[in-house]
Amino acid sequence: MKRYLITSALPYANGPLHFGHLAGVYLPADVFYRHTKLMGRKAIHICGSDEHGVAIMLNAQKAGKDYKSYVDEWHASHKALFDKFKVTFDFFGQTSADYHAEEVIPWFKAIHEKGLIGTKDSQQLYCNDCTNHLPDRFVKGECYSCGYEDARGDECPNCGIIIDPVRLKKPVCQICGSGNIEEVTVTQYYLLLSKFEKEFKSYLEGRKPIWRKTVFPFVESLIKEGLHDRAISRDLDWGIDVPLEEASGKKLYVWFDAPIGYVSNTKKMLQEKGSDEDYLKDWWLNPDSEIVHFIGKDNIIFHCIIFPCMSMASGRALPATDVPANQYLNLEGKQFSKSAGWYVDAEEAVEKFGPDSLRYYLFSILPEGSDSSFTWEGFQARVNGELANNIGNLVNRCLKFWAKNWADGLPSSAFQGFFDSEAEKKFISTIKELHTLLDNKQIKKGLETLMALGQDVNTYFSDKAPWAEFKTDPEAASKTIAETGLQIMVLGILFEPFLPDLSANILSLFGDKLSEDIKTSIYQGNLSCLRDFVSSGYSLTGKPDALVPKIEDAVIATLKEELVNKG
Ligand code: B3M
Ligand code: ZN
Repeated sequence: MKRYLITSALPYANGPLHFGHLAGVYLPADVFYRHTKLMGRKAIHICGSDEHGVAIMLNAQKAGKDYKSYVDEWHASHKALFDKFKVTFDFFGQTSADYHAEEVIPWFKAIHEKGLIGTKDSQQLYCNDCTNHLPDRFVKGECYSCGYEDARGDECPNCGIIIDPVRLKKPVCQICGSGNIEEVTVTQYYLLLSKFEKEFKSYLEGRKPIWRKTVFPFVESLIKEGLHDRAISRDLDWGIDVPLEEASGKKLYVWFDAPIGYVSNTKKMLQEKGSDEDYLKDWWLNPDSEIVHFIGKDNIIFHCIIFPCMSMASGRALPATDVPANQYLNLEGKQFSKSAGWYVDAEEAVEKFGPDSLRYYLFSILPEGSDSSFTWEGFQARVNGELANNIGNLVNRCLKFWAKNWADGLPSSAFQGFFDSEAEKKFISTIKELHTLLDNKQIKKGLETLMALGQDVNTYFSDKAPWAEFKTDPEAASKTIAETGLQIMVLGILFEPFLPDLSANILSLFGDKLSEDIKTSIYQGNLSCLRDFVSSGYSLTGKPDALVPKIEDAVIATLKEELVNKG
């Protein structure tokens, strides 16, 4: 039987996560994971912090902290944020942990033994004052292409070119601020991807029918001129040692060790759970495994080219089945930027509004096919106009009426009209559609489909007008309420992957009789089990209460103002 190895990009332990990260990676992954589990399939969701690299070193130094305590703090903070947004992982590990390094070493060795890692000399900058090598962001200077003065050693934020640091004009050391910099020749280790082209291309060909239209052609364009060898070592003092005697003092480049984190974290998870499964044989090398990497588009090259090559070359993992990379989410039309103040604190927001409304809005603007934009007004409009109106109100109106007038329950006969009705047929076909969409990781459309179904239930309910029926024909009203109530319960179940809290709140009104088994059965589209469920009548166990609070204009005005003042 197929099993699902779902991964979410390991966030850098180097600063707060914003809505762009959540919408781009973690929320869609969470929906896919919850959906897969509800379908009764075996699945794990693996993530963790990415804790190496120059950007982290620089910021830790700026903060006056040692590297390990710096990354530990961000690790804890990210973990807490994911909890608040109800993003669930089976494991959330750390790449600075020993167990991770233990897994990286055999990857390096296996690839090295195959002759796919070699050394090359290259020119690098060296600071004579603080005696550090200056790779990547350790150096800044004037861009040799556009003249921008604050270009970094890895790329120019102004014109976007990949920078060769030795060509920067007026280079400045980012560790000590000195301009006393010289060019030296250093030997680095390279992943010899140019030797792996044939294998990679035949793998890629097989991905064509599966990968998104925004992903596959992009990857093809990246390799038009062939695969290039890539440096995978650095002269730094934070990272995993290159596991060769002659390489003493050299660390592995962060992007070599980070994706292996998916594998090391799987191993650690199984260990901690006391499972007797083998992380390689049963998961990463299991031909029945669907390996799905949720990432943002800036990580495509690593997940669609480099890591699959590393996996195949090392023989320690199968290459990815699918990489549903998302585009960017902006903030009111401009890129999120903490340093520029163009930024919303995700933690503050989730504390203020709870996970349901934020998740709802973010799913409704998910940047699946193209970039999209978070706006506070859009948030308010969607939550009030759609979630509160269509779902919150419906549940309130129907179930309050039920609790008030039939506190001892509704008889079985009241529910029977639902079975074999048009409404039931519509539910069954929509559930199928929802499964197909979510299986294909089309999360935004999945939610739209579900909301349209909610709209149908609303129309049915309003057309029947049970409050009017009740005055003239209480039995007819009891049927309307029972049938609508049943549909609300099914909606509540279908909402679980998207809005787990709202789903739980709705379902709590239906009491303990609604077992996990019945829930999954209904999720899977088996509505006939409802016949049994209502066979001796049914009573509610509570009254709904402010399921989806409306967002006031004044709150939004304040948030907008705060944003403008910061930015
Ligand atoms: N930390 C990049 C990022 O957060 C990186 C992902 C690693 S996944 C192996 O954008
Ligand atoms: Zn220096």
